[in-house]
Amino acid sequence: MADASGGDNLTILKLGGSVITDKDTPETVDDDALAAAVAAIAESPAIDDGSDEANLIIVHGGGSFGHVHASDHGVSTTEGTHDPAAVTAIHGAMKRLNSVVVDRLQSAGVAAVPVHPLSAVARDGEAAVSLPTAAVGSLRAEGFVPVLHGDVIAHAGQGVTVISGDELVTGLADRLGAARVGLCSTVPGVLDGEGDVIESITDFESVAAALGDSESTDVSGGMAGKVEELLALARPARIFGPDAVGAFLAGDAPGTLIDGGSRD
Ligand code: IP8
Repeated sequence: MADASGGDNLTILKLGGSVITDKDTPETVDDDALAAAVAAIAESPAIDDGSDEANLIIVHGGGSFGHVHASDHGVSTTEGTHDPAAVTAIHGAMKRLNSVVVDRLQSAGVAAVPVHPLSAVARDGEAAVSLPTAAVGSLRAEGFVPVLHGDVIAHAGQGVTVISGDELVTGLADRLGAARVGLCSTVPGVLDGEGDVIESITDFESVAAALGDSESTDVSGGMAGKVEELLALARPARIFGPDAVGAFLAGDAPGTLIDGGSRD
């Protein structure tokens, strides 16, 4: 079964940090997993659809790069810091991971370019995110595939806090009107208490008990955080496993559908 498309052909794909890094060994890329994801992206119709505009935006998470440094400095999506050394440690690690992802995509023929949220995104005193989209939109229009990443961003009254890749995905999807939104996780979807993939989730309460804590260092809330974030999105999204990146980009509907039902 294929997902229905919106007016725009834009797909936003998040590669989970736990997928593309060895999340338990600091600053270590999972080469095989990243290579598989890059190959699936490079071969997908989202890359080669005949249009001059790029119809794909990629966001990746922190894995053993950002989360380890964020945790060392006590920084999360809600706990901030004013320590500039913490900012450069966390942001620097994310830039190193981003440059590996961008390099591998370019080597596979994808017109990937880096976009670093610290330079443009901020939270106000109520933690609402301001996410300008001019650069990302113009890069797409010029045929580039923007590759963003979870990061630290200015947060009024708190210094900097972490912005997760999931928040960037939903922020971009809302503002740019993405037709399809997919989060590639280490598991084949959101799992119920028996370990089976839940087909669809429309409210948080019905799955809260099944969503445990992340086993590795994760300052952004693990699977529960992802589900909550996607339920608030004004369009349906999917969470699926690493083997399903190609299927998702080809228009299939793998994993778990998250649809909170809120619409523009
Ligand atoms: O892995 C977090 O992004 P996520 C990024 O998408 C940092 O939650 C800096 C920890």
